[in-house]
Amino acid sequence: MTRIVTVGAAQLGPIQRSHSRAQVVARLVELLRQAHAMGCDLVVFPELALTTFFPRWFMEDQAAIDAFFEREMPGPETRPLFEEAGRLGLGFSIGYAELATEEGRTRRFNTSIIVDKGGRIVGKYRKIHLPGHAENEPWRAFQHLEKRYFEVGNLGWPVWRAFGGVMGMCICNDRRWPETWRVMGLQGVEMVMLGYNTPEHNPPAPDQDPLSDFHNHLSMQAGAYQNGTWAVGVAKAGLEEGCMLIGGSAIIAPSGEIAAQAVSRDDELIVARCDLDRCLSYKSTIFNFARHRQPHAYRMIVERTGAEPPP
Ligand code: CDT
Repeated sequence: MTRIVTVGAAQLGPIQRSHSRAQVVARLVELLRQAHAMGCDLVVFPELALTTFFPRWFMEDQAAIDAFFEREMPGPETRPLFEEAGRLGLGFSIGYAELATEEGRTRRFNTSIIVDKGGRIVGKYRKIHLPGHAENEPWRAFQHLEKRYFEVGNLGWPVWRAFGGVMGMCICNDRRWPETWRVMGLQGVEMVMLGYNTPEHNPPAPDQDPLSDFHNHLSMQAGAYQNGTWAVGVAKAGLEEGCMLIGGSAIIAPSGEIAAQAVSRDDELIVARCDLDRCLSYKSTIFNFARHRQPHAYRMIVERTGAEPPP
């Protein structure tokens, strides 16, 4: 039995603040239809795919902030997406701002889910590496207030058996951290789905701006190769509320090679036929973890957070 998952990476162009959920969902549905025509099993949408990337603004009015969050999934505005995917027999993964009531209080997370071909949510992940800052920093051309609007995810990096393989998720900044990939690699992950909103300009480190696309692919290709997994990285791209977001959505093989890559900064579907058994060559040889890993030498990774150079 072959284990082919035909996956579509559904890059989105910009979503402006004035765009309604209904307008955005109509764009997602159009991408689903294209994916169906291309024979996809599964479609991956970006991080926070239902609204503009609101952490670029400092806001104090909680009602205005909560307008960017989903209280239920699917809710009235997102149900058409689930219905169309179900009708087409497509699974999907999508990121959104989640407002949950847990432990007797309101909690907010930067979340993504996996939905199977039957419209059931089979996996949920809450972003762990929240970049940026928590306080107003008006000197920036735009802000990155994820640390203000979201809690650190509390679900770890689980993986799920779905689509005939072992599936995992991470979100945007997570892709830059090898720990993210290795935790899923240690659970045998075969496909990591991830969405991102990455500004081309990073106000605290403008020297890195010309390398934004390089660092995006470097991180995802390394994560895929070093764990022998497919990776599907999907951008929200283009000029959004005056802030340019990189594109470069890519489907990456367990070899680390890019199998498909977006060429625009607009809504664009790219597709690859992913043979999950191609993971085995890497997982059973150079990255045979059981044979080659030396966890006793890695203790510092979990015991220390910040770097401590010698005196
Ligand atoms: N959305 C997200 O996580 N973006 C970050 C921007 C980093 S600069 C603060 C990223 O890692 O792409």
